[in-house]
Amino acid sequence: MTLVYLGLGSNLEQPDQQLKWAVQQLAKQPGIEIAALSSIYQSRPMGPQDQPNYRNAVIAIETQLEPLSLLDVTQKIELDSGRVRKDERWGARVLDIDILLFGQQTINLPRLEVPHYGMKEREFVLYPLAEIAENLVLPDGQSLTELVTSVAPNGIKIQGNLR
Ligand code: 5RY
Ligand code: CA
Ligand code: CA
Ligand code: CA
Repeated sequence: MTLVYLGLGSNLEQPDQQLKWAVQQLAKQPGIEIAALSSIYQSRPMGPQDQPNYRNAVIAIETQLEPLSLLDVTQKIELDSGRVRKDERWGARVLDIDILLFGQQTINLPRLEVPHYGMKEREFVLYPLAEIAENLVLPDGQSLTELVTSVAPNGIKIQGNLR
């Protein structure tokens, strides 16, 4: 079993409901158990600014799946949510599920980079992650506490919970 952290994000079609739905879909997968849920956070869009504010959360799961099998599962859930690819890079989306950390593994495959390439600079990942994984250390030895104190909150606030 591997402890995996997933980042959840949505800024379309009732974002809170999308995040809760994603947790339900993950919970019912064979080989996946929910281990921890952060609060739901409201955050300002990073990247393109001409889109609604986001809701973000981080969850921990225990899984027997291999990384690419887990990626297949999360991508299927994204598609089932009604997510559609738009022309604009980094535009608004119904549901985004990112594999942030997969145990202490470092993965560099065409389909999957772990730790997630952007997580160290993103308040909407680091703050919810710190809520459920206080003493976490990344595979490169950097502590989550170090990262959280180096990234400005940028207006992020707790908005609700995933239950
Ligand atoms: C930067 C560029 C692109 C950061 C930067 C992206 C989310 C990024 C988001 C999300 C919030 C995106 C990827 N510099 N903003 N922007 N939450 N995803 N708040 O989940 F994240 S697009
Ligand atoms: Ca399950
Ligand atoms: Ca993302
Ligand atoms: Ca993604």
